[in-house]
Amino acid sequence: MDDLQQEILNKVPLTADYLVGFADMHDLLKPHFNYRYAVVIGKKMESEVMDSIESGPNIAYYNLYKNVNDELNERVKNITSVFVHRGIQSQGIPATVDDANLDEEYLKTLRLKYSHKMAATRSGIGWIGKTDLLISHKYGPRIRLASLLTNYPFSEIGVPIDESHCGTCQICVDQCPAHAANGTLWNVSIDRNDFYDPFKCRSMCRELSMRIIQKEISLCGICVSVCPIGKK
Ligand code: B12
Repeated sequence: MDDLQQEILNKVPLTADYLVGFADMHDLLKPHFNYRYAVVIGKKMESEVMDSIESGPNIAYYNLYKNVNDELNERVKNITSVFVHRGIQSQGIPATVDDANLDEEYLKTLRLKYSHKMAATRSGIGWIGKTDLLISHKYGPRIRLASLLTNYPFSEIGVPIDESHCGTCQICVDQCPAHAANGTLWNVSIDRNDFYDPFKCRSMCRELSMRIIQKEISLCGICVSVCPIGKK
């Protein structure tokens, strides 16, 4: 591991349930980003809160979601400052985008130009599950993600994961209140929309958030909560 990688790790308290991956994205970020490498950070979501949302979002989950986003965005800022200090170009990608900054194209496709989950599979942190979540080896889907892009060639890069490790497990598919997934196992050549319907998922997330916590937001988390990987 080179000393820039070590300095990045020093900015992220790994003891406090963080994961860090280094990914070679090759041409995957083109044409929107002129970068080749991604640093992806995962922050584990508190177990007690995640266990409490098996049947829908609650205020504790809403607060945790906001706090973890803020924490991740702060870490990305700290890591960006390491690059600035060394005169190396980089671009931070926050955990989430405010609804006000989402455009027409997004509402038609529910796709952003950058996927944290793709960087996470490229870094070897995990694979994509049957309801399109990133399933980390260590904490299952109970993590939120943020990233930083650069052309700095890190000396140690993660080994990409190209296939699902979910096997015959169907729990998230069966428990999804939107019936958004059809049970197909993911691999890198399958498009998201062929195994999971983001529109069904989003409309159920919004309905549950409005009904249970009276917030106009796309929160649900049932698929995250029920996954056996990452549960204590
Ligand atoms: C748009 C969006 C949504 C939409 C659409 C969701 C979707 N799955 O696409 C809606 C509003 C429905 C939604 C809902 C939720 N979301 Co959301 N969402 C996003 C957002 C902002 C962009 C995702 C996007 O553009 N997807 C486009 C598709 C094409 O990419 P993808 O699904 O990310 O991943 C595909 C590719 O990357 C591909 N892939 C992976 N590796 C590789 C490698 C190669 C070589 C190739 C070719 C492809 C490939 O595999 C995936 C499937 O095709 C991300 C943040 C971000 N910028 O990444 C959060 C994010 C995906 N959401 C997240 C979460 C937690 C949720 C919710 C649980 C809500 C909640 N907090 O309660 C639900 C659950 C949804 C679910 N089961 O997937 C987390 C996921 C964490 C995790 N462990 O997986 C993210 C990463 C936010 C974060 N900062 O952590 N979300």
